[in-house]
Amino acid sequence: MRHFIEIMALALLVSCCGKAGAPEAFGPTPTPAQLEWQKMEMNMFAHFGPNTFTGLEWGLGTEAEDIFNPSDLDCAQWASVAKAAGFKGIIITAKHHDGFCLWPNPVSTHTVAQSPWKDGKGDVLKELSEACADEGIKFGIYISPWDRNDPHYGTPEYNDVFVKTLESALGNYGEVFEQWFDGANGEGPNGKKQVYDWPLFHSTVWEYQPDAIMFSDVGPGCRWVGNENGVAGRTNWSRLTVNGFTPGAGGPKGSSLNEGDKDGDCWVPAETDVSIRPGWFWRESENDKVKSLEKLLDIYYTSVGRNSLLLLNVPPDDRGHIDPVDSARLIEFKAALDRIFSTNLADGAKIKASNTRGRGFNAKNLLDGDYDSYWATADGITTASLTFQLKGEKSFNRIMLQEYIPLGQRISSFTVEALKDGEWKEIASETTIGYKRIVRTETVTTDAVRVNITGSYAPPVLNAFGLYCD
Ligand code: FUL
Repeated sequence: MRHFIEIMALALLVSCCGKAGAPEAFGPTPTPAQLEWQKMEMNMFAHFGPNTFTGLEWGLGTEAEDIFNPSDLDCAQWASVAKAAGFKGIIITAKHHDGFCLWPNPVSTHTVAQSPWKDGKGDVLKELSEACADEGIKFGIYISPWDRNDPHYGTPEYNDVFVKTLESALGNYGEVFEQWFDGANGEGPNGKKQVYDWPLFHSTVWEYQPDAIMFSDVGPGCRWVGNENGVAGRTNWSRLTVNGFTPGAGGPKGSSLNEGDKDGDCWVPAETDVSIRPGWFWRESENDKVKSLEKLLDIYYTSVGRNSLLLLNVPPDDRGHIDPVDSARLIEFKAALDRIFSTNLADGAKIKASNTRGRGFNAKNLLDGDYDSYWATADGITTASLTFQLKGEKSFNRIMLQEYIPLGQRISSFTVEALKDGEWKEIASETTIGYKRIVRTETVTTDAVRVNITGSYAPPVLNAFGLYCD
């Protein structure tokens, strides 16, 4: 008995002073596939098809198949440009609204097989999926449910044709990391609109690609950010209320798409799709309108820097190459990001937290580069401060914070202060953080920085902090 009491006393001692348990998850959380997707941060969109040859943005669906004839398709070049620019995957418009399929889709007569390209034996999805695999980047597929060519469009049969289309695109080219469903829903060749069978489309995607992230206005994998300008909300929750909404015209209101819903019941993070050119498709006349480096950096901060993934469209030209104007800009973009983010000026700082959950959740985890180690407060503590005593005086103008989203998104407001002449001066006051938040400030020179979590739905959980200078 005495032995038993001693063991119980020892157990009690260990539970009081030992490692505290991890915080409970708050609200909906990402699936493992959504978490991996979020960590990709930047992907490339490739709009390519008949419009590349006609100069239209929305093909009519009546274009002759022989219009599609790239003189030198080089998907290896797309993949190597994407990789060099820091993109982790490429999403190709396998079928845009004009209905033309970039692969020999057996349920369509409007495909590469009917075109003169490679005598009808070519397959862009095959070439691109292989090129992505060779470069070690991921392959994704955009398919427009709206189809201006298919004679079944506007009748219930079209849903079956569309399922077969999905099956052939998703079942033959290896792993597909994202299935992009365009929300545009216009009229088909018979002047009718289609009533889409979304549950059937979703179950088809899951059957063939269980880990694919499905994009639409309501997910289920990720959501449209509500504009095509590259701007996610300054407040941006990865939660969304999806009940009662459908992709496209039946989608949630613009502010929900842009900012998420703080009380949303599903994890549907934002994806920001924007083109490097004025249009989605390549046009020679727009070669001098490729976005500037400054604009691309701006977009980076308003997408990746606001808890969103960036899907940057870089449309290949009519030879089937990424235009040198675009690739040169992308390389400048990557070099600028590397220059800005290669040195974390907070490295080596001594951190004092106003509250720490216990062993294993120390604030030093914020600087260890390990995604899965984090600082957290004790249960019931939802406001806290972290003071970073920097290794000497530093000048910075970018502040980066990351919440550990496997436990949900919690923080609703925070401020950052810098110590100036012995006084704390506020340099930023913001709302959400999420997977990643980068705040741009004036250049600040100081040897101490304080982060104040002023609002959180549950004990805050942060896994990374950085100070950078551009
Ligand atoms: C929109 C489409 O209508 C555009 O053509 C483009 O594909 C863009 C990404 O999505 O809904």
